[in-house]
Amino acid sequence: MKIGITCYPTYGGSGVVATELGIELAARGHQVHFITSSQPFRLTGRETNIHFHEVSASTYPLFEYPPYDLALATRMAEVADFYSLDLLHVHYAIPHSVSALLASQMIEAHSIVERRRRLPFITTLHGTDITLVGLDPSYLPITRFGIERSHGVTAISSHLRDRTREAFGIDSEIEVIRNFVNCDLYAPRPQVVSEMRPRFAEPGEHLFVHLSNFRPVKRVLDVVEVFARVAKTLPARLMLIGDGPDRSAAEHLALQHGIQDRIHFLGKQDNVHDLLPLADLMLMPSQMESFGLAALEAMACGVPAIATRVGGVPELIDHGTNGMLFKIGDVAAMAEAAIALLNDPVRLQKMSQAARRTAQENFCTTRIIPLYEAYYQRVLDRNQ
Ligand code: GMT
Repeated sequence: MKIGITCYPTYGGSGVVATELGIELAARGHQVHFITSSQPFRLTGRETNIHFHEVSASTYPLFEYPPYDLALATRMAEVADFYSLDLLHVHYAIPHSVSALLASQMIEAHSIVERRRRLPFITTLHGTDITLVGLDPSYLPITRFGIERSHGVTAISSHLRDRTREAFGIDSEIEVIRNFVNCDLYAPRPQVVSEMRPRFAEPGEHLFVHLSNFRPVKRVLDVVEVFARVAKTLPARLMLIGDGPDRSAAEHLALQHGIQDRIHFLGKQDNVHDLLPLADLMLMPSQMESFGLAALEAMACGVPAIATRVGGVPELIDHGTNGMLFKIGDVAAMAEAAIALLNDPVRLQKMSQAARRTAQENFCTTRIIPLYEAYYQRVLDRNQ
């Protein structure tokens, strides 16, 4: 198939999923075209079967805001026409589904190559496009419209499907295709651990990791609070991977607790698969996660997560088996659980193995990518 993929190419989870999906589809012989504002950060530009088409919204003194959505729709239609794309797959409803709708209508009306051809598009819902931004009254009607007019809609968890139905009153089909991880790349890697862990923790110290875009929804301050409590009791260090609005506040809180020298602020990192396996535990105390891709990536590396019981996280983490779930903001309970686990290496080891097993059995690319391929085919068949 020839597939056009659009996503936010920077550091959000939806961009990661879209890019990894494109890479996996290309490896299976599909022709993948990324139509995005910049090259998605996990692409090297050297992958076979992958093309990148940059969208640039030109400015004009009259425009207070450059009309990116229109530039995107135009580029989608151009690429679809030039390369005879079979379908578009957009990640994150706002504004991508609406741009895709326009592109699809443009192709139907004015395809240069072939008169009146169909260009179906699929929208994958990721989370804040539904639970936060999409609920803003200035976006809700157009988000609903973009979703309703999509030829196919997928959600990354059952929770997100149900929330979409409730919040937008949508009763058409929403296919649940959960997030996935490459279990060969994201794996416990003893060699890497023995080489790299000493950079982040002394022998005998425990190592925590948190990975996010440091937006308020991630509650990075809770990460610091949990870690501060643990560090009072046990020798421990924390790797904070990522960057975003709450980074300064996290640094300030670390200073207040006097634990700044125990925390590695690593900023944005490309090769998180080299860093995650180094840790003993992940902290993901989010206010909301429609899925929790960061926890899945850690679990595939054999690192269980201490997380919150929100959104789609319980579809991934089974409390006490492959990780632990707590109420939002209950930093004392999270710290207590982390200390108990670290003091019980046999239990921690069992949990680590269960975490890896969950990733392998339910969320590996080998299992999930064929679901996307089958869904594409279904959408194509009913839109010939
Ligand atoms: O919040 C983020 O990390 C970014 C956001 C996005 O859409 O880029 O993430 C959402 O999509 C991820 C990938 O599908 C999910 O794993 C996250 O749970 C989800 N975030 C929220 O629902 C807050």
